[in-house]
Amino acid sequence: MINEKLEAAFNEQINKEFYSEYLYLAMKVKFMEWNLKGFVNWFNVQVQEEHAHGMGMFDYLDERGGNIKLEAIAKPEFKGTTPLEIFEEVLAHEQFVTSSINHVADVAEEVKDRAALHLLDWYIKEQVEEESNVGGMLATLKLIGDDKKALLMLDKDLMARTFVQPVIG
Ligand code: OFO
Repeated sequence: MINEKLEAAFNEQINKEFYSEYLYLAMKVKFMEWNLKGFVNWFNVQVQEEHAHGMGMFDYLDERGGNIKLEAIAKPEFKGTTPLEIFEEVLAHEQFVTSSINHVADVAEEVKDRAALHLLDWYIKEQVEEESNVGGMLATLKLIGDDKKALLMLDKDLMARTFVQPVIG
C-alpha cells in the first residue's frame, strides 16, 4: 500500500507529465506550420518521452496498490512565436516539472517511503538530462540568431533524434 498523501502527489505528477505531452504536441504544430521537420521530429520524441514518464508513474501506482485518479488535462498554453521563444518556454516548463518532482520526493521522504524515493531518483536524474538537453538547444538557437541558413542546418541535425523507450526505476 501507499500513503494517501503520496498517492495524491503521484496522481498530480501523472497529470503534469501528460500535460507536458500535450504541451509539446501543441508546440510541434507550430514547427509543422514552419515546415521545420527536424524540430517536428524533436518534439515527436519529446511527446513520446513525456508519455513514458506519465505511464511510468501510472504503472508504479498500480504496482503499489494505489488508486489512479486521472484528472482533466489543461489546455496547452504557450506564447512563443519564434523557435527561440518557444524553447525558452520549454526550459521554463522543464524547470517547473523538476521542482514538482522534487516536491513528490519531499512527500515520499516525509512519509518515509524508500521504494518511492528509489523510483523518484530516476525521475530526478531524468530532469537533469531534460534541462541540459533543452538548455543546449536554447544556447544553439541564441547563437543562430536571425541566421536562417544556420537554423535550417540545425533542423537537419534534429532529424537524427530517436525515441528510446526508457527503463524507469
Ligand atoms: Fe517528464 O520530463 Fe519533461 O516534463
